[in-house]
Amino acid sequence: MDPDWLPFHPDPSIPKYQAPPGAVDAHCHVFGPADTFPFAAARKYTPCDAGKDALFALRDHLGFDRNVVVQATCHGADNRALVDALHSSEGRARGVATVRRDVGNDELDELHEAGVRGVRFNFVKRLVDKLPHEDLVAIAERITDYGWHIVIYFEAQELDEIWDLVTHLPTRVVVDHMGRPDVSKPVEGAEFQRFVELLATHENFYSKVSCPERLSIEGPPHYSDVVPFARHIVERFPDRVLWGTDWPHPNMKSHMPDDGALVDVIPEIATTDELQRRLLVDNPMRLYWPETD
Ligand code: 0GY
Repeated sequence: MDPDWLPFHPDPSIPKYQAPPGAVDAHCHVFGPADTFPFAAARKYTPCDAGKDALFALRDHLGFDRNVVVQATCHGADNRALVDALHSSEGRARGVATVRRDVGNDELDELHEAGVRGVRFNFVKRLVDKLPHEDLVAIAERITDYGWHIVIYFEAQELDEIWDLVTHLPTRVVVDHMGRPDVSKPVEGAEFQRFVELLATHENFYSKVSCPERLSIEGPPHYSDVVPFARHIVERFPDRVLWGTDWPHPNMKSHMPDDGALVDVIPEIATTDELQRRLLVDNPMRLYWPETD
């Protein structure tokens, strides 16, 4: 593991907030264990091991029912750790994979069978080498037959650069962590409102209102400076928001969050039972466990 790597919290608190039955942690990862599932040669960081058993224990500890495991860049397009976690989950985890444009149909079939329902396009330069846009378009075409969607990760200042590409994708599109706003700027300011416009003008777009720990300048435990951004999105687009822990919190440098405290932020951003049910149950179920499955 990298010398400055912060391992996940060893003893998170039990949240005061009780999630509704069927709640989904719609953004989390598994790392390794490296001796079984080695990290990719081209990775940009080397994390601690954070395997499926620890993830499922956290799910139960936090009072959640299901996980959506998102392929992390340290595993590249080798989805074996993800698939293994899905197979071990007794149907309680679904996945978002990373694939290359030349991925075989056999592999896509296998991923679907395991429970993958999306692919991730990562535009964050510190995490991945840039992929040509035509590769992403080709991947998007390959996965539409499976009914999958595309998860995109970018930072606020990159939105204009990728706007044309992502708004022409033929699937539902889920944006990680609200497009990573700079929370020192106002919610009503031009930068965040550009992201709001993306959602307002494209009904196929969803947003994860996750990662206060990554976006906050104020820090734990309340992450109050992030709350108005997330609440704005939840209230304006209640049927198109998802929430996740982001466990095991890759590349956190300022601090390692207490996952229980992160759960306690939920009622601040989704302030009614109805909003919480949509955020934690209805919306993720529509994307990851559709009735047509
Ligand atoms: C996240 C955020 C990060 C890392 C990854 O796949 C990844 O490596 O997503 C990050 O470093 O910001 O969503 O887990």
